[in-house]
Amino acid sequence: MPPKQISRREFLKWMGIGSGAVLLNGCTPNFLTASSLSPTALPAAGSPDVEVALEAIPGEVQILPGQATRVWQYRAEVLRGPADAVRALPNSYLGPIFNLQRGQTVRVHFSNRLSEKSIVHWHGLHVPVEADGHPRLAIEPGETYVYDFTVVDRAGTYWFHPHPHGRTGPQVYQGLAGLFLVHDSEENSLGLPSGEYDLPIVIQDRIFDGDNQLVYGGQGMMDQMLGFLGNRILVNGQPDFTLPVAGRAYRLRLLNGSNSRIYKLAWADGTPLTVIATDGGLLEQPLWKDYLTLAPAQRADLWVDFSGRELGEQIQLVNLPSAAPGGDGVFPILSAVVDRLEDVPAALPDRLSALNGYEEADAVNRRSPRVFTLEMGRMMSWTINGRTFEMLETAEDEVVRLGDLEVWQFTNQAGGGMGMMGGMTLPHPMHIHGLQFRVLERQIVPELREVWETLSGGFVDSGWHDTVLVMPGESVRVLLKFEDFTGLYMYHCHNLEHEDMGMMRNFRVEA
Ligand SMILES: [Cu+2]
Repeated sequence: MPPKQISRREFLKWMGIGSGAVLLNGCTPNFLTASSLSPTALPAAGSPDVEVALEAIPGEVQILPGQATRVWQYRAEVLRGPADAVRALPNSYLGPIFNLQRGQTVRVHFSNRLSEKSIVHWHGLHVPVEADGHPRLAIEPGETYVYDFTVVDRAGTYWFHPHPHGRTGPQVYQGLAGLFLVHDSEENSLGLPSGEYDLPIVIQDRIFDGDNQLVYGGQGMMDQMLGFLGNRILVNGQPDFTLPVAGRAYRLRLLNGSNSRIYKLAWADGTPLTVIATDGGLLEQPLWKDYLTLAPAQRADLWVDFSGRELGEQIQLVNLPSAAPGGDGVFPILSAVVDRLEDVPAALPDRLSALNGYEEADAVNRRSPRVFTLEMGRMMSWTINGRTFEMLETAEDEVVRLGDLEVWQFTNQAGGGMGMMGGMTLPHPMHIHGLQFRVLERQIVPELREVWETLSGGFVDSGWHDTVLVMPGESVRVLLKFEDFTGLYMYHCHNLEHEDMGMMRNFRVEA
């Protein structure tokens, strides 16, 4: 069964959630901060370890039988450094994949060969504001933007995608997304599956028309409210994705690269999923899940052992039904087929990483958190503390101090907002730029616990994250620290249609 597009019935179901709850008008004055913006950083002195030319261009690729599909693509070329610093995602228009070592310095020359503005955001990486891809930095067609940064993050599966205001959804949808893999010595010492046994799995949903062209909803009111939902699953840009595997252990790096679809992933035969990493790299120790909830922009690395399988055996990864929009029904994500047996012992380490959390966490968590309320506002737009995106603005409660450790609480207000759409509540995957955070705790209102429980068993809250799913009626507290860089960063919903509608705000780190 193919995944469902949103039905009117389902739309009304989500609209009805929490209706009758208290109306809340959280509008407060905003303060202009344009004068505090720093100019584009000059390239760092000296030669970087890795220098890459990256361009976004229109292209045509064979996705379905018959007519080729028009897409937008990133293409990269290594100008300096190891040749494998960038590689293509095999047989895919997505990608490329950056392959870097922690500590390396990087320069990327991004050239916009599209017909509209764009800019690249390095999702999950701790980089200076000039390298963060804020929409104010979007460049015109024909222009080039130079990024300079040092890879300071832990080994992990990061990614990159466009971030121009109002056009992120359509640009990602047309094919602009790639992976940014970081490696380090801690990870190397574990002997995890590597090379051809370490595979990216980018999951997206799409709609094709009769001429094999991509159809982006995202324009109609229902699409914007709910987010785009496709009726066809692509993995690494390919439909009906089949992965030939050897009978041995693999590392699968899952990225939910969909605009808005939330997945509830499980092996069809009921084998538990072995999760070894989240957005910000390895967990302290592996954990086992009956199913995994993966919201847009989230990553999870799976350790998969095919060694007990028979030659020719097919193992299917499926999406299970949940209360997420478009989430009713079971549908396949990919099939792994054992096409050769290898006598390689599968050794999964008990202990993966020293996580180095913040020791002060408990004390900080006892203080009042900085609260961000998510709700449908007036004018039928999704808001954060009653506000929508303004390019250069930060409000009083969006200014933080360099070096501070804080608790942020995202509260998904059930039934908040005003006007005819006032009763609508949806899940929001909240993303904070420029850092990784820890998830401290979750609270769900009793009347929405049943909805919550269709996905909550699949949350992986340990480890480091840059995106956290906040369900209707839920409050999630995260611990974050503002280190190294000052300036204007952003936090927003990573449902790309919500983001494009303005469910996005700046926060400013001040010295
Ligand atoms: Cu949202």
